[in-house]
Amino acid sequence: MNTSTDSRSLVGRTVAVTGASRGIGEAIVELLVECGAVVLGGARSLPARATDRARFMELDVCSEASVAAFAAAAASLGADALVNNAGVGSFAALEDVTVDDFWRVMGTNVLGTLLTSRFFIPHFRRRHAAGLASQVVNVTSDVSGRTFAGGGLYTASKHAQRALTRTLAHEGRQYDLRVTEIRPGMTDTFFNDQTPGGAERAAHLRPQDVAQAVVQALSVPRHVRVDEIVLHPAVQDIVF
Ligand code: NJP
Repeated sequence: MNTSTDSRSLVGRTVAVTGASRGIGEAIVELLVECGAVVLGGARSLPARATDRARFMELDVCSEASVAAFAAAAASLGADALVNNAGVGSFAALEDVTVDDFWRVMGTNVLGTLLTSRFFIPHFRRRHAAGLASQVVNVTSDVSGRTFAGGGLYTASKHAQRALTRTLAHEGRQYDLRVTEIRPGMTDTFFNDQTPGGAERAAHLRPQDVAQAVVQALSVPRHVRVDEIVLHPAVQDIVF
């Protein structure tokens, strides 16, 4: 794949990525490695394995014990960045939203982001004490700032994830942490039990497009903070 990222070297960087088993997370891992970074990827369906510059481990972002183990592994690798990408969707009119759906979506998208933040912050604080900066990139959604019929639960979770992202940006300034929110529109992945590659999704973003935005956020010099990147397929309605 020609990623045109030669000027965005991430050599010397170590990045932890959640939701790394498929879709956007898998593309993020591939591009980070291509740009020279060492990567630790986690997801529920990822058995432990390692390649040259990528290590994978099982991770459930809804479980404190699992996130603690992931954060410990990332710290032992000297991670300087965390990409919170794990997420799930569920779409139904409000009258049809079940309590199970509520906990699955809120648990993954909101509690998951809270837990990873919580367990990585001590590591970021230690890095700061050693004079080192850190970064967090949260893959939320373009709907972290809007709503639509049938998207109440998902958009609520993404609004909440945006609030956590922004709170971390405020708090992280004390320990030299820069936080970026990546807000993709429709992307051709396995999201919401879809199968990628269908003709009806040909105009959607590719997972690699979102990965490029992550690399962009991680590549800026230390004096630059990228607060937010919004990207849409060109065919998607303009909503501003
Ligand atoms: O979805 P998919 P995407 N603990 O289903 C993992 C956002 N987004 O790549 O655990 C740990 O292909 C799951 O792995 P596994 C979206 O909200 C997307 O599109 O093994 N990991 C898999 O690796 C999400 O935040 C679109 O099942 C967990 C990954 O998450 C992000 O993009 C539009 C987990 C999901 O891969 C990536 O989603 C938009 C857990 N508990 C925002 N639960 C879009 N695709 O259109 C799930 O606006 N995962």
